[in-house]
Amino acid sequence: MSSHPWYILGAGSIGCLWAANIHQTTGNSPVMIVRNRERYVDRKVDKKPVLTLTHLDKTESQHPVSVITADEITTPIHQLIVCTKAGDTLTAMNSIRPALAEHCNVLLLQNGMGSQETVAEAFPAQNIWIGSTTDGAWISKPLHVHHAGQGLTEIGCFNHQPATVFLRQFQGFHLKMSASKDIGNVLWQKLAVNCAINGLTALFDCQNGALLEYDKKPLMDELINEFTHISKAQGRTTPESLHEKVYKVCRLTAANHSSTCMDARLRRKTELAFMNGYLIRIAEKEGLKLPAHQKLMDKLSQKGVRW
Ligand code: KPL
Repeated sequence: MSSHPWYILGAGSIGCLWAANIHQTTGNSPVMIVRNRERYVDRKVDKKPVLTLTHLDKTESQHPVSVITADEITTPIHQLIVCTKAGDTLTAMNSIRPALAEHCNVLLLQNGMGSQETVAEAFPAQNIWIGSTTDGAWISKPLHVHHAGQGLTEIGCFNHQPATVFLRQFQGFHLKMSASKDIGNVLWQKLAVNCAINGLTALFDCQNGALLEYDKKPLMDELINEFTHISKAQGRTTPESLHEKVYKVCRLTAANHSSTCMDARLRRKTELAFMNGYLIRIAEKEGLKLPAHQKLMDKLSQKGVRW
C-alpha cells in the first residue's frame, strides 16, 4: 500500500465501512472529509474520533480516524475514495479540488448512473476508477457502521489506469473486491435492479419483499419491461431473466428497506435522479417514452419525495 494516507469523502455507511476496513488492513487511520465536523467530533474531548464497525458476525472493532472539513485539508490528497450520494458528488469533489494532487487516485463509489461520468469529465487529470458495490451497511449513529450483508465491490477503469493497479493496493482487504473489464455493464445491471425496486419501495414506504405482493408486483413488472426495452434500444445486454433476477433480490433482501425508501422516510434527497430519472433521460435521447417510469416519478413527486 502506498505511504500516502487514504482520504474518504463522505461519512455515510459505505464511507465508514471502507474507513474501518482500511484501518484494519493497513493499521493507518484514514482521513474522513465531512461537511459538518461537529456531527462527528466532540470538541470538548480532545482525542481522535473512533469509528466502530459491527461485523457480519456481530463482533465489534474500533478504528481511530481523522475527521475534517474540506477547508481544513493541509496536505495534497493522493488517494481518495468518494462515498458521497450521487447528487452531492460533483459539489463535494469541487470543494476539495485545490487539495487534490496531480494524478490523484480516485475511486468513485456512487449508486446509480450519470454522476460518475460528470465527475470524471470535470477531473480529467486524475486517475479515476469506478466501483459498484453490493455490500450492505447501515449507520446506527455517526461513526458507528454495521456491515449487514457480505457483497462484492467490482472496480473498473474509467480513464487512465486498469483496475488491477487499484486493487493491488488492497491486498488483504476484508471486503470482497474484483476487477471488472466492463464496469459500465456492471453499473447497468445494478441500475436495472434499482429502477425496479427503489422508487416503488419509497412510494409504498415498504420493505423490498413487499414488492412481490399481488398489488405491487404488476407495477414492478412494468418497470422491468421498460428497462428491457431501453436496454435493447441501447444495444446493451440485460440478463434473459431480468424479472427473475429482480424477484430474487426482493426475496434475498425482503426485510430490508431500500436506500431510497429510507431517504424518503427521513425526508432526505434521494438518488432517484441517477436511477429512474437517468433512465428517462437516456430514453428521451433515443426518442422513446417510459410511461411506467414517468408515472412512478410523478407519483413520488406528488408524495413530496425529492431527488
Ligand atoms: O441497492 C439497493 C438499495 O437499497 O439501494 C437494493 C438492491 C434495492 C437493496 O436494498
